[in-house]
Amino acid sequence: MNIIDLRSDTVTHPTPAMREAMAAAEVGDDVYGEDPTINRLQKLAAEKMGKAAGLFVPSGTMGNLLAVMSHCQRGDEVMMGGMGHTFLHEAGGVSALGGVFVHTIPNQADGTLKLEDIEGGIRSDDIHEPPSRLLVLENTQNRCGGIPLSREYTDAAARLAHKYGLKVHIDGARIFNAAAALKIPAKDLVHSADSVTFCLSKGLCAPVGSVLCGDEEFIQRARRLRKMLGGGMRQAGILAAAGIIALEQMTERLAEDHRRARDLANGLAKIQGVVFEIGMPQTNMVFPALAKSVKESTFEMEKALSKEGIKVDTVSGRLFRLVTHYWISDADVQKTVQSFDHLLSK
Ligand code: TLP
Repeated sequence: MNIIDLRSDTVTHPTPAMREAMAAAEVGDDVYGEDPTINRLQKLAAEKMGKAAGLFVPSGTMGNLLAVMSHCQRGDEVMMGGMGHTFLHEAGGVSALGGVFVHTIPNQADGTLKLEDIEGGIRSDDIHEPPSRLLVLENTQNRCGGIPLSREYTDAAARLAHKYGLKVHIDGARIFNAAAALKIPAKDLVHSADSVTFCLSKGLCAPVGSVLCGDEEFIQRARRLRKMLGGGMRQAGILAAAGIIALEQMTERLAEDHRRARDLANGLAKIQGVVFEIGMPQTNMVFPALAKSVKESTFEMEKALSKEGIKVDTVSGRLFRLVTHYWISDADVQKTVQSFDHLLSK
């Protein structure tokens, strides 16, 4: 059976061009800084982000952790959205490993953090309080619907943070999706931030890896911390080779995934029992909810759908997340809509 895996874009397999590049990759020991393919990827990534330097890391989670640990000392405070991935889904690493205190700000329906809330949350010099050191924004904002944050918003938030001496990090796991949706270069969405992590292994299809970008001094600190965390890799040029293909060949086509996400949402919206409480998709994430009239939970439907070869993500008993990506075709979108229709009209 052909499996339609909509749980995430993290499930993407490498493309044939990636496998070829991986097999042919020139490699060296990256802890000595001698892997030519990793060096090429880091240079290319930094250029794409408009930053001075890049560091290849095994995951988005490690990229964000290194950013927080490189910007902050133990006892400092980082501000981030309460719906942010770094708060919700990174195992509390910034506190457990970095000793950094997390201050959450509510995400608005459009994914942003209100500037007043950020300003109101910044600590004073009072010795009872942890020093506010860093603001983390997420683009696209996953749990708010995969919404892209505009350049104008990011610039305004960064201006505010910088005015109070805070650094700004962007969790840009899907920054190229944001760039495709807003039709502007990714570097314009991160130019006012001090650092950014973006992922090669989500919609861009590389099997492993993310790149953390920032200025030279920041990346040097992150490189040392990466070693401390056990993330110093050796002949990982095999992986970086796929990352280069991701950057060179896969960013331009993301608009296609967004179009399929819209088609999927439009198809599902016509089905009685499906509602879109958190809005229609703007990128590759679709968040259909079950109306109150529906007796089944998403968990029951997830089981029934998997029998038909369709894998979905359940956020709660009423809310699904479906993510389109390179390996999801128009026919897969149609079959998914039909299966939802069939199950809900029983
Ligand atoms: N997100 C995954 C899950 O962890 C939820 C997904 O399926 O969406 N930042 C953002 C915004 C992310 O969505 C993710 C992964 C990460 C960071 C972490 O990346 P990895 O999985 O490479 O550590």
